Amino acid sequence: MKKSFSLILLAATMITGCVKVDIDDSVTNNGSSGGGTFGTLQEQIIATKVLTGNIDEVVELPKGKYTLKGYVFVTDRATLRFAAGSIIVSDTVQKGALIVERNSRLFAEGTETEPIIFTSGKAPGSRTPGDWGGIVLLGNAPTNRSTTPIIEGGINSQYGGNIPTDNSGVLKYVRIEFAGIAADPNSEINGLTLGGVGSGTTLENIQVSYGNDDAYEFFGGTVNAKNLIAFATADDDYDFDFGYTGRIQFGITLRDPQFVDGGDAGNGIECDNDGTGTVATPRTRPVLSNFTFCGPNGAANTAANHNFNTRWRRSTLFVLRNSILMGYQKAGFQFESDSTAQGYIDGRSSFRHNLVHAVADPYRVSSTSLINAAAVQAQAEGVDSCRTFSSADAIMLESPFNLTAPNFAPKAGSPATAANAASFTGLSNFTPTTYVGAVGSTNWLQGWTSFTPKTNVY
Ligand SMILES: [Ca+2]
Ligand SMILES: [Ca+2]
Ligand SMILES: [Ca+2]
Ligand SMILES: [Ca+2]
Repeated sequence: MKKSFSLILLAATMITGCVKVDIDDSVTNNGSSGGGTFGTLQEQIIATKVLTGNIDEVVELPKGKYTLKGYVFVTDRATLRFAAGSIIVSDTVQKGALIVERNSRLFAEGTETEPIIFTSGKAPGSRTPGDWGGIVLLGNAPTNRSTTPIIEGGINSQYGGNIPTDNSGVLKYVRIEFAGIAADPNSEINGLTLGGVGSGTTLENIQVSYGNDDAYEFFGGTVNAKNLIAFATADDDYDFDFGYTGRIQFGITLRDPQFVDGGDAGNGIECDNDGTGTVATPRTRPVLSNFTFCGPNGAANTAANHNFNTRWRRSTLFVLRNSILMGYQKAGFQFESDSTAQGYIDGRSSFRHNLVHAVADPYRVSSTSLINAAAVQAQAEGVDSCRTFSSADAIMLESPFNLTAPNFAPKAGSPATAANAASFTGLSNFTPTTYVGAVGSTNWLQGWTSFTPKTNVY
């Protein structure tokens, strides 16, 4: 009886076409009435242009300008999708952050001409690092913690698991600017935080600028990435910890000499197995190729906390190939601790086919007596096809230290394009290049990046 009545009612409403009725007689409130309430979260956000609280259902937003108000959690297996060309600003009072919890996904797929920009809600000229939190992706891929960890930054969400191929969504042609709010004392949020993020996730063409902590921090996980830029980072450009084992190809750093973390040393790469240097497994072992690192290069008024280009420490393993290290203040290739040194001596870690310059020490070793800096330099130059330079100019890139319009391409005759400068022997799942560094003859930064986020009009 009930069903046939419903079918009659449904047939009647199809004729009049004004009330939506489903098969079990319930009337769906589609937002056209109901005293100001909205039918779905998606409709509510499209109407108000504000994201706040929990996103716990599918929300797909058309191109537009939206405001993040406070900590926003994508949770309960929900997905949140932004369209190309969207701009997401933080509320200036209730500072925003976007946290994508395990089993939920973020889709932010911009294009070369229409990137998706996450930035400060303040006016041009008044934006500062830490105007908002940042983007935090949390997944189910392994970490080396024995109990399920909680992500830092006052967020209190768990991450990690046993699914290496886990998928947290897509970030493509995305800029993240002025992130890094200090949630608790000494616990800032990174521009892009990746906790246990799996290899099913896509991270391509991302620029993090003026972050008040690290630009990118990876806590465990297996996610791969390509075409990443860290511009004017306060702390570390790339920070790896807790068993990260992914691959990254094409990475750039450009540091602002006058801006650095006041409380912690800012390194190009800071890489630990864990905070106390245990050999918990999986061991942290990023596999990196085609990076161009540009430090302050001894510019006038360089702030004191600009530190090492690569700081491998606390029992980490690593692979860094086909890269340009230049202009970091205190050291280039630097490592510390016995177990970090042992991994390098054993060949589980490698540093090959790199061009190396630093303002102070191109090679530096501390907290171990297993090997010294002179032996590391001899290994790098004599066995591992690295070259060492006494000035960054000698590496001959176009204008790598220009803070508003840098060009990382090699000049004609640069050692970055010398015969056999690059080698991909033994590296799998990388795109072979004939050059070392992040940029060859095609400038992949064109169109979607910006080095003037302080004054851009959004
Ligand atoms: Ca951090
Ligand atoms: Ca850090
Ligand atoms: Ca760290
Ligand atoms: Ca640091």
